[in-house]
Amino acid sequence: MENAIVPRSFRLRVLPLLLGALLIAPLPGFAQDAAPNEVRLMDKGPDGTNKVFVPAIMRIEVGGDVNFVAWDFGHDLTSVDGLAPAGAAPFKGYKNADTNVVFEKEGVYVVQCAAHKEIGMVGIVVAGDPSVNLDDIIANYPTNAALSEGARARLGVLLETLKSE
Ligand SMILES: [Cu+2]
Repeated sequence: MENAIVPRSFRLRVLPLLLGALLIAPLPGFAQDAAPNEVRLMDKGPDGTNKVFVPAIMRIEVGGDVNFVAWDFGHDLTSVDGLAPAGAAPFKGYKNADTNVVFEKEGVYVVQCAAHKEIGMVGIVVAGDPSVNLDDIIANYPTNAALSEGARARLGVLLETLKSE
């Protein structure tokens, strides 16, 4: 009986709209979750730390890629010479630009934001097994000329985290 009061043509037009709304509705919430390989360059991290890569330690498979997202204004991306697996190619992103980097060699890579070098905006990417070069990086980062005091302090904490796993 209830079908009789809704003209067929009306139902045909409205139903697809309703279905469309249901499909689209969950997307805004979903889009806020970071992709599994996304590192955000942020002014303030979830724990309140200023100028950070989030997450500070990103784990991927060997040969996998990381999307470094220019989340806030004024950040850039650069690899740190000497703090990467042997034979790994250096890389560099533009300021305020998203940068996708493929990590071909297995091991630990240190990245930093040159604009916030002094405060120590550093991050780590682990491709596969970190033990390949973790001890090497722990031995060498304190004297690495590309790192500031602040960067060494923050990197020390991150490396300790990796080492204790
Ligand atoms: Cu920065």
